[in-house]
Amino acid sequence: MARIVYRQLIRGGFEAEIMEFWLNEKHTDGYAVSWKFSETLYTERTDYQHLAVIDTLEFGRALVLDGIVQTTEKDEFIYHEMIAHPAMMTHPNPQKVLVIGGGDGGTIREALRYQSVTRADLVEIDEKVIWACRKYLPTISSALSDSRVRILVEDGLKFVRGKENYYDVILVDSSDPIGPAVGLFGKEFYRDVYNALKEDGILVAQTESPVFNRELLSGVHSTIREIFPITGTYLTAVATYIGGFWSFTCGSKKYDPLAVIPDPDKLKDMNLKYYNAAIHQACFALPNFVKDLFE
Ligand code: AG3
Repeated sequence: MARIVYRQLIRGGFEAEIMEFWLNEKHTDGYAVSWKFSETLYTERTDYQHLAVIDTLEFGRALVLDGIVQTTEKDEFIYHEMIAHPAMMTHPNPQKVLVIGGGDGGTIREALRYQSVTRADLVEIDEKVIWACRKYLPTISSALSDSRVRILVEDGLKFVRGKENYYDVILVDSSDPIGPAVGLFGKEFYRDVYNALKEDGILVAQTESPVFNRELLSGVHSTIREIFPITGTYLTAVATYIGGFWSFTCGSKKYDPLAVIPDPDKLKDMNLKYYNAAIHQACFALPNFVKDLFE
């Protein structure tokens, strides 16, 4: 789906040469978004994907994988708070957390805000993503140095296979369902995640845009509903993702996120910029066009 076009427009003049750099982020055959950027901080074709960190005019530095913006300094907090806190607040005592994907470190940073967490494993297939984010996106990746973090450069699919009854919360922070991430949207994987969770564990997976990836979202929702006794899809709006809305799907073995009122004392110390108790309840309210996907 994605194709990378880094365009360089050169306007010649007698006194100065002005160069403009644009990333053309192509989403479908009929839809692309253009980002003006001032500098390419890093670029490499890794074993898994094309990786770049660019400095954009509107959103600060951005991590770009296979031509798709994954996260930006300016709005990363929305996605990272929303992938982590609904599950972390629903679980009364999350101690062992697993993040699959999420090599930029933003998701694990949010999970580590909970003092109950004693161990946070990050399983990322592409070590170059971790390396580049540590170097160029420190505000997102800094928590990777927390002593509770164990970084495993591995395929998340293989990592969860055979794990049993170990994690309290598993957060799947994958890229789009192309290339290395495809399997992270499949039934076998969610079954393995179910088994890797303790008897009261909770899964949250990022499940893409309900506008552009309708079939995917509806498929994942019904798969998770088959596997977990409690399922809930919730929405947020990420400024730099396509289609306005962004979805996450939760599968829970015991605790119902909707029955939970987040603890104000825990929230107070976290100084979050997006998530709060009202958002926790409200994010599960779905517009009809999204509800219809789950019928
Ligand atoms: N992971 C999900 C990004 C998906 C963006 N896709 C898109 N815009 N088509 C982001 C990683 C952040 N830790």
